Amino acid sequence: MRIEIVEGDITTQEVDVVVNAANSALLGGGGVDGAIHRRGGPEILAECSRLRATELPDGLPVGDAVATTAGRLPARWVVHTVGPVWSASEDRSALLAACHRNSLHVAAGLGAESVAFPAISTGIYGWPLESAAEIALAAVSEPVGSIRTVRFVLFGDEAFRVFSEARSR
Ligand code: AR6
Repeated sequence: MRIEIVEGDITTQEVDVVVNAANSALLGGGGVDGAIHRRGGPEILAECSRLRATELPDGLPVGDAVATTAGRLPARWVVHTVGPVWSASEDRSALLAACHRNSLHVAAGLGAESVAFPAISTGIYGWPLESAAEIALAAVSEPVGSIRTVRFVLFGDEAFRVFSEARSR
């Protein structure tokens, strides 16, 4: 798999799948989640609501991933995943890695070839960027099905620098 690291807004990416750093309720929020729903339009929320009414009555567990339409985004699908909230006293790295791997598996199940990730958990959920970059890059190092390209889309030059440095280590 080719790993790309770019600075930008994930909602403008022309890829098969955009990964959303959602919350368990799947009904929208701030940060990248808010941006995806705003730009993607109400079709995404409508599908999330249907999922909550059917197969996910208790919401999406942390570390899991589920797909919906991408609505009006240039992507074909949004894969929603729920990152762990950062904890200084408990190691939740396996859950952050699982978000990435499960998102890739859901994307591959759709036949996707390109997937864009934000820096999951590094905003409202407080995960330190250096650690998140290391975990995210390690989690996408193994090939998964049809996926050929994984693009990390970092918001701001600090996140871009940290991910770029983590990759060169
Ligand atoms: N494109 C790319 N990255 C972005 C964008 C964007 N348009 N907007 C923000 N980021 P966050 P979390 C970056 O807070 O920490 C929501 O309310 C941002 O700078 O979006 O996983 C959900 O509903 C940061 O580096 O996600 C959950 O409740 C990264 O995306 C909660 O926030 C992730 O920040 C999830 O928190």
